[in-house]
Amino acid sequence: MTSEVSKPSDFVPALIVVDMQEDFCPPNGSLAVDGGRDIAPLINSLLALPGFVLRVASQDYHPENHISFATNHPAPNNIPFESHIEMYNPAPGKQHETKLQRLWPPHCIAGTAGAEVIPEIDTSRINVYARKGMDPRVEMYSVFSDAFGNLDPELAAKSVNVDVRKPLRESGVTDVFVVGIAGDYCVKYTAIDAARAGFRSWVIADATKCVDPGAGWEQALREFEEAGVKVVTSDGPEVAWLRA
Ligand code: VGL
Ligand code: ZN
Repeated sequence: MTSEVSKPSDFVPALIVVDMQEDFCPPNGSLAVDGGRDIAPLINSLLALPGFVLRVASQDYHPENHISFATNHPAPNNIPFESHIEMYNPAPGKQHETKLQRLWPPHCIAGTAGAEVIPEIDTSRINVYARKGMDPRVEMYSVFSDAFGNLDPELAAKSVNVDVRKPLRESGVTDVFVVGIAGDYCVKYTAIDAARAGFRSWVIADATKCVDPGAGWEQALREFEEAGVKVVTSDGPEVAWLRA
């Protein structure tokens, strides 16, 4: 059975292009995601759609001493992709809160070539750049908040250079479409937080690539369902709403 989706009567869409950066792309990225560079043409065609009122690009942008880098932790529990460490909430009064943090190879270090948006992306279309993950004490996958969901502006300002809610609201955005890298990390958490922030949230599945395309994407699909994030494809009716 197919269910006909119809365009919402209030439909003011924005596109968030997540972390299309050198370090996440083959052949040279330190945290290269298979096929990462291959989705650039599709993302460019999405960026060119006339329907979007705002086009945002996020950049993972870490200091050298970032907590997620395996190299910043002692052996033996410092194996990139495998080890997990305990991470503490940096918010004053909440330091007892902890989360398990997966360790990564150093990547997207502020000011380095690895942190650059890949040249295949048509950045002339981007209205807002958001650099995130700048607080060394905490992971920030979502462009909207760190791993603990901290929203206090003073603390958030240490992690990210722009509160993306602000330009989205100023443009009257109702719907956020999310694409980029990685489907099971920064795309996932950005799309879920967009839904939590009150936007209809859509992930365009063929315009994302995952660190763990099997289990990671399966898990993401479950979390999308729970958060009310809808997963669509670029040839579907929802993306067609953006063509007019
Ligand atoms: C990301 C792992 C570490 C992402 C960022 O962009 O999905 N993944 N930092
Ligand atoms: Zn990162």
